[in-house]
Amino acid sequence: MIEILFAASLFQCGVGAPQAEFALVYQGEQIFVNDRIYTEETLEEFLSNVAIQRISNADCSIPTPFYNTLGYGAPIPNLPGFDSQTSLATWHNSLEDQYESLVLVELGTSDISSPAFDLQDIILLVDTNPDFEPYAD
Ligand SMILES: [Ca+2]
Repeated sequence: MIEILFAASLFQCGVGAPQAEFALVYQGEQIFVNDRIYTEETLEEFLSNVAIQRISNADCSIPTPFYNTLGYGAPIPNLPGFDSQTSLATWHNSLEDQYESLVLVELGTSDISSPAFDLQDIILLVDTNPDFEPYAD
């Protein structure tokens, strides 16, 4: 079993725009920031079966999500956050959760040279050995 925490979402439709909200849709359920998902799937299977749903304040067109998965201890990309958003590196420095992988989702652009490419539009933490049993038996 793996545990996936929808840890953060930092996205807005342009400079000065309000923060947009997203949910993940997995097995018909909406999953919001701070929600945890438990699955017997592999991370790759989970990512192929999850959809990203806009909830509010994101009227801009959004390209196909770009996923980047980093293992624990991998260098964190040093990218400024778009329009004064918290950068991925700053967010990561404040992280206390244990995880084995970090899934970084870019929703704003597929252009890696764009200032919108900040890899923290959605952040998932993956724990491959969760110490919490979601279902009593
Ligand atoms: Ca962002």
